[in-house]
Amino acid sequence: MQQTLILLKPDAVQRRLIGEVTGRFERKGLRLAGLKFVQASRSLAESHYAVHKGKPFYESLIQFLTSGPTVAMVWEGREAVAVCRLMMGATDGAKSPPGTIRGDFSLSVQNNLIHGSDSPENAAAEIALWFESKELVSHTTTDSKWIG
Ligand code: D4T
Repeated sequence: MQQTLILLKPDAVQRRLIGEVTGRFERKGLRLAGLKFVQASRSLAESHYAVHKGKPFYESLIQFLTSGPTVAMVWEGREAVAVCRLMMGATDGAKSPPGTIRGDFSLSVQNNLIHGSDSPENAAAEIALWFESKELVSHTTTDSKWIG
């Protein structure tokens, strides 16, 4: 079963959108495999956004991700990486279609509420960065036979 890392970034927490966003993933049929409330350290934020090091927005991005607590989650299901990216919408909330998380709740590029892994390979690396393997819970749900 494919897994993906989802972060509800500090703006989502401050704006009390944890339940709204988490509910969407639940209702889609994805299954929660890990969940924690984390104050990201600078070192964790730098590792997470290492690919952006050197870009003009990098320092501001690190400041943002460390500015308050983040909800880190692992969701799993069929095509979980692509499904979550579709549900999130485009990076820029202002250009993200209504019905997506960013399209419904964000007008910003940086304050775009949510991170989702962009490939299964990156998902595996990001999950290992945010979670210890013992923090992930393998289980099935009683409705699994009704969900693809
Ligand atoms: P993440 O990685 O957070 O899921 O977002 P995206 O996959 O949608 O977007 P990204 O990797 O291109 O950018 C990562 C992160 O940086 C912020 N950002 C991006 C920013 O503050 N200014 C910018 O110009 C860009 C391109 C937003 C998301």
